[in-house]
Amino acid sequence: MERTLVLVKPDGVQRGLVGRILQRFETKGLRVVGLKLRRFPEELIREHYAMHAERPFYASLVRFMTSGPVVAVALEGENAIAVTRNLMGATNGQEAAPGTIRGDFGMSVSFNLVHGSDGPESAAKELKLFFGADGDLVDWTPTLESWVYDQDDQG
Ligand code: DAT
Ligand code: MG
Repeated sequence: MERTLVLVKPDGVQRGLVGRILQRFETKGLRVVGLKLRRFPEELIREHYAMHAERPFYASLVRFMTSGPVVAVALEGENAIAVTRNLMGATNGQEAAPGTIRGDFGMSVSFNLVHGSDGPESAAKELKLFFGADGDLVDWTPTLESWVYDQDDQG
């Protein structure tokens, strides 16, 4: 089992898409183990996107991400990081495949609705940033788990 961080960005919240976006992950079989809506502090957002600090879009990205409420979601599942990224689609909504969140709901590269951690190290760092301080992730096992994962699956 792996955990990853998803953010529903301010455009997703403002457009009333939080429920539909969360539903994509839930119905896929990923388990929500953390959930919070906040207007996150600029310092936290700067740290979250620190790897992009030198990029020309960094300032506007930070402005956008602090412009309104964001929903932070911690998801758990087998290969949760890659599965989540695949459900999100390519960064630019105009290029994202139909059926993905960005492909179905967006037309922009910056207003692209969702963030998802891109690897185990960023997932650990980002989960700590958004949930670590409160220690508020929840360990639980859905009762339908045995119908999501087949214990006889090979590798
Ligand atoms: P992703 O969110 O798909 O992991 P990324 O890590 O390359 O994409 O970039 C982080 C965010 O920065 C992205 O979700 C939207 C914004 N961004 C990326 N490229 C951009 C560009 N060329 N112009 C404006 N914003 C951009
Ligand atoms: Mg990224």
